[in-house]
Amino acid sequence: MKVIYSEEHRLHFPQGEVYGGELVTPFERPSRVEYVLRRLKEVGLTDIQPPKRLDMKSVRRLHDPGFLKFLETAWDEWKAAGFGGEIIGISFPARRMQQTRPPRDIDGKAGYYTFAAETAITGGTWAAAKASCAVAQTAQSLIAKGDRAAFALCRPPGHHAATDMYGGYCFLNNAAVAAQCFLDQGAERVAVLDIDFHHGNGTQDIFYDRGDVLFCSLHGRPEDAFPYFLGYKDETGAGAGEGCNANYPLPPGATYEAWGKALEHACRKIKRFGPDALVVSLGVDTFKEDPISFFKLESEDYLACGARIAKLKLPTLFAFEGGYAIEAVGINTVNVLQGFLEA
Ligand code: Q9C
Ligand code: ZN
Repeated sequence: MKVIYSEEHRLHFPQGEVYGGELVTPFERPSRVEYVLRRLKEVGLTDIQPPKRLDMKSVRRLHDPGFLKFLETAWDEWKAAGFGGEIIGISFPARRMQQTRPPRDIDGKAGYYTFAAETAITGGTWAAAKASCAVAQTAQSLIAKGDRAAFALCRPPGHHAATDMYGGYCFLNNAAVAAQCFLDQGAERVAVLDIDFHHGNGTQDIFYDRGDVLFCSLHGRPEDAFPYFLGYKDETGAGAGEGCNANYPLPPGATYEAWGKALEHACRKIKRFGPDALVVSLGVDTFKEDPISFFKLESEDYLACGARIAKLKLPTLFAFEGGYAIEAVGINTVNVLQGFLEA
């Protein structure tokens, strides 16, 4: 399995994340990727290539033009406004407020285009987000050319990024863009399986009314877990997409016993959907030691997870998402790949 990786992820390293009313060093930090790279090398997954140039066409198909413009220009506007820190949205269009009129003011715009305040934008964020998306696109093109699987070592992650909102450490939806690329190149149907601890609200939002993408997500139930306002079981898709969205919200403390059952259910649904390709949003914040999550998966469980995904016998793109128990992130992530390869 080839690995696509860009060093440009380092351009995105905010100093602060709003957490518990404090600014802390972000959980989503560059060293996460170093642990994954180290583990890949340890197990001999050493065919690591840089991405090709980002193709903005598929990005524009899924993301709003005003949102993309915002990401591109936000830092310059922030500096021009005289602010000294990083960009953190703090005023949001909440209930019964105008949700379709982006303000001109940069502070207002930052709130308009995000859904959560923990995620800061810095001078390098846009370049890193684009490189991360290019990583996913390049992995997709390997599979389109016949590889059975590929690993897109994306950073920053993508599954929380919606059509016109960033947040949850995500800016561009790498997995969704990869899925769209398969469709643009002739696939009839694509499935996205999201096994990150958090609900993939962005991916769900992007494909909610479409019948050509099945989205399945296993995650901490919204009553207790970020992103809180999406990810319920009764969100099953709309219009042509009715039945093409499947959420598996799970309670605190869930082990592989419950989690694996949900995975089994999702995999059967994916099989019935009959997709031409599978995109896996691969987060390992389901690990028992993750500092911001509440599932209790063990490192060996990721081998079983990879093996179950392999049984689908689909061309499979793994896109890296979350996972914050940094020392274990490498082992757990690569265990999914190894479980897949050894199945
Ligand atoms: N107390 C990803 O894993 N912070 N994003 C939640 C809840 C945001 C996670 C804090 C977590 C975002 C890609
Ligand atoms: Zn996550």
